[in-house]
Amino acid sequence: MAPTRLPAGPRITPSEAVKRRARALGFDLVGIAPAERPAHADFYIEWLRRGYGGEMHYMARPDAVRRRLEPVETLPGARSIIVVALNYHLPDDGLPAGPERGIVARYALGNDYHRIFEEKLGRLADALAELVGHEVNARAYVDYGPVLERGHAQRAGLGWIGKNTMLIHPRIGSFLFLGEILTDAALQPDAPFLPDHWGTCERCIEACPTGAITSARQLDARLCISYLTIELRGPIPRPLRPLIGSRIFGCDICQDVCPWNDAIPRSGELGFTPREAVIGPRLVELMYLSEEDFHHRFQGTALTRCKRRGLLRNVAVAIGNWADPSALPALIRGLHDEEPLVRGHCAWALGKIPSPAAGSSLQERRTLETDAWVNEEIELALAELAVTPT
Ligand code: B12
Ligand code: SF4
Repeated sequence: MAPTRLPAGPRITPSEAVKRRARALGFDLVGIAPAERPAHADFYIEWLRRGYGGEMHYMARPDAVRRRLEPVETLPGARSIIVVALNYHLPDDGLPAGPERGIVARYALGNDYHRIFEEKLGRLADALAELVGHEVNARAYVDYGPVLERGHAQRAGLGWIGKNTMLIHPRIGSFLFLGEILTDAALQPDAPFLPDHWGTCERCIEACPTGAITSARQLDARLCISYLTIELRGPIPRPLRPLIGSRIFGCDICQDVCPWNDAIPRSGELGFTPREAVIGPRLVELMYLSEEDFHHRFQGTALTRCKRRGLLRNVAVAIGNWADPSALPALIRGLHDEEPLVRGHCAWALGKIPSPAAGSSLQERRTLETDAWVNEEIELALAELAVTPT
């Protein structure tokens, strides 16, 4: 009997093949945008012009601006941008909390997402030639690349931009990481995500403790707790310190209050499982971390970005806001830290805990201190203690 010939199945397009592979790799969302100047590029120029980027000078360098505006400047001949998103939301009920503990933003609780993303994106990029059927040039980026990620994600149909400036997907919400592959392969672009789910809700604008969301989709990074605790290298401006509460790395407030995040699925990525060392760390304990302890404890997490001195600066601010006398020994230790940044913020925090021990330790340090800025912090703290009855 002659063999029966099975009807050929419908051939999938290269774009569909790429999307299927992205989903198989575990990405929650994938879409394709044309490698064109983002529609809201002028918004970015205006953001820079207003100085909203603060000290993130890498975003304002002429070559970096050119590459963000024109993807072909990064990859000559670029025709498509494959945009992927990974949900990192894990319910945080039951995690240790309390005023004596620091709050770390959800995105940083597990393994460093850059590494997780790079591994998955690398595998997608390596498979690209096979998926589209010819040789291709491709470059993968996540976060620090010269790519306006949210603009391209909206163009690729992944979601809309909320008033808190987050890319929001109607089912998955905004606790998403984005990543891209720029390629010269001609893939079929998706429709941009529409409509723009705006409405009258302004919960994020109202909830932001520092007023960083100056109006819908306008975020002054210089005021954002995420910038202040992660990106800023120097001292945190004094008027902003009391507004930070116990946030020691990043901030989720404008996402936590967003109604689109009310009933979202949990992340399927095991690498985002919160690490013991990062969830609700005791503030006092962190103040005793040596450089070596810091690396041992936080290696492989996003917290290494702000380095030990940045984290201890944030911890000092959180202790000052907690203002509990039980933290005095830790602050006094920090007042003698090798890093002026840590000493100055510990001085500030001591000024928030009226007590003889705070006053005498500040006075003692004053006799030894050689750094002008730390001395200024000590004087201000002593003045604050003088007017605060013990
Ligand atoms: C610099 C930066 C920051 C800065 C400034 C943030 C900001 N809102 O600009 C600081 C340090 C404050 C920050 C904080 C956070 N960040 Co950040 N950050 C970046 C980075 C590196 C660049 C962003 C940028 O270019 N900002 C400048 C402004 C002008 O650009 P934009 O926000 O992308 O805005 C675009 C659109 O909004 C668009 N636009 C404006 N109006 C309109 C209107 C319409 C209709 C449309 C379609 C578009 C549009 O114009 C812009 C240009 O395309 C990106 C990675 C990247 N390469 O893009 C991550 C990124 C934006 N951050 C991310 C995250 C997770 C965070 C935090 C949640 C971390 C935390 N928990 O602490 C917070 C959230 C704070 C907040 N509400 O934005 C994710 C966001 C994912 C998402 N769902 O949107 C990104 C994409 C990193 C990643 N790869 O996943 N971040
Ligand atoms: S992350 Fe926090 S500080 Fe930054 S805009 Fe959102 S609520 Fe404000």
